[in-house]
Amino acid sequence: MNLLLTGFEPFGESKLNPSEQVVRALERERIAGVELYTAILPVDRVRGPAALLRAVRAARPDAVVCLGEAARRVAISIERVAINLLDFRIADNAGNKATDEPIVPGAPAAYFCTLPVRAMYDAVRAAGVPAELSLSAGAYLCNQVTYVLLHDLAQQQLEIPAGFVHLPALPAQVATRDMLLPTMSLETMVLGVRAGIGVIARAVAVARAG
Ligand code: PCA
Repeated sequence: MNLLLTGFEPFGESKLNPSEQVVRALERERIAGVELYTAILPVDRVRGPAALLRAVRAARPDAVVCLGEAARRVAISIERVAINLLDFRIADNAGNKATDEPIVPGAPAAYFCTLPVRAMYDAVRAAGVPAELSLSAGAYLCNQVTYVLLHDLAQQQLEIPAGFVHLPALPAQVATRDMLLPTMSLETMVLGVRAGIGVIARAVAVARAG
């Protein structure tokens, strides 16, 4: 099956984004039964969602997993929902701001992620990696690309599993800052995301067989 895995470029004060690092690491591996397509999205409210939709058109994926950083999270956070709201705490990398705006005016308030989130949560933890199910991807770029993706798939009536996973900060990001935040090593993140992808691949295979 074709799986599109995306990360984000660095943003804010950081020169690294764990999601980009995890995508790069998994690109170098073979995951059984998975043809991996990847993209690194700009942290830009115009170009970010457009880059994701272009990658979806190019990969014709059977599943889409978007990754991003949520620096204060203590575990791999599997998002359950994306909301129709832009409310940026900091400007994006192009200097754009947003306060209390809808992503798509008149569209549904929210979409549920369609990944097998509970099975992914169990598999990540079984791989020895701390995980949580999360009810909010925030109101910044990560939530925006997830909403735009789920809205686009709904419009096209394309029923493929799609959703978002937030990652904590990397130790190297926190080591250079004055503020201490929880961290997770790249190796541990890769282990967790690989386990999550394995579950999605099995779910897609079962759906096809059935
Ligand atoms: N995290 C941000 C956007 C890019 C990223 O990696 C977010 O949580 O919205």
